Amino acid sequence: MSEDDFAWEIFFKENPKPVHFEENVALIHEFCQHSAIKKQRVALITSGGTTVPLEQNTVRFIDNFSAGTRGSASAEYFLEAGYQVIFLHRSKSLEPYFRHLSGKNIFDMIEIQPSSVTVDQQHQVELRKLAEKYQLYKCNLLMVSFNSLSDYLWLLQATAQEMHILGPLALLYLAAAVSDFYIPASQMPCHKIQSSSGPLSLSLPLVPKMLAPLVKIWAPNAFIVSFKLETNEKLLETKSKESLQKYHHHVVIGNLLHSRKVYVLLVDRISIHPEEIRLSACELEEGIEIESKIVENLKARHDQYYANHKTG
Ligand code: 9Z3
Repeated sequence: MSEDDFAWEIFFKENPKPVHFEENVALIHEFCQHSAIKKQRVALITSGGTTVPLEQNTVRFIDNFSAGTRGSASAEYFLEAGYQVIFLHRSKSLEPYFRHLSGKNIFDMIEIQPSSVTVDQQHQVELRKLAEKYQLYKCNLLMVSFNSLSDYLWLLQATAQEMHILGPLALLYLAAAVSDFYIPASQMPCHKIQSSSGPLSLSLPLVPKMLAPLVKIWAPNAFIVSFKLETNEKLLETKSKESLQKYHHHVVIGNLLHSRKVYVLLVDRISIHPEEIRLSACELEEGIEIESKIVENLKARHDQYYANHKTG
């Protein structure tokens, strides 16, 4: 055993739990228990970027890029595929169903009548469709939010542990953009860093690799999918394969920052060559989202995994 094997435990000892942690865990507990009794599949979807605060009273922070599109779109497709969904997302990033209204002004969609407010003709169809889907699936969706890296990791650990009861019915889809670097709570100044002290030099320790305890200890029977984000095309396949070899989970989905909406590759333990999902220009024009194909692909893999678990 190396020192690294315990680094994650030290992280949780040194960094305090987020606010409302117990209340959130109670909700997650109830959601998982209920699903386990009914033998329903549950997908944990993580979404959005984590912040790394520079001060305890946070004025400044470092952020990881993610709008939350991947996670929120995937959540909708998992719900439609029959999953219960725990949506662990960065506060104020895109959310399932509401994402379609992002950038639109709700006040421009309504008409004020003498005694009521209605949706204008132009937006009737779109809003009705969205509202119907939301009403249909909202009971199957549990939303939990985070801001900082530390909040995210506390909630990830707790959710994975609560999902233990689901065994192979659980699927983890780790799309959140998680910082590799952080400032431990003990090294973070309490108050705003003053510019009068001169230029700021930062040295950020590495975040312990949480995929290791996640796969081995917290959710050992779950079907686990992680994402690998790169900007250099040449590194994508090797980095995705390395991640799978290191953590022994089930699928790594590699994507490049600039083509992530049209192209991903899926690396698993069995196939020598990764599977690719690519949207054609026609599909893009039709409004097809790559997440619909990713979720369809993963659902089939999860079906197989579940069937193998039952027989094996
Ligand atoms: C991803 O790669 C996601 O697909 C994106 C989605 C963040 C690119 P958007 O929300 O973007 O649609 O705007 N997520 C994983 C990022 C990550 O932090 N992965 C770690 C890494 O690459 C490994 S777990 O090292």
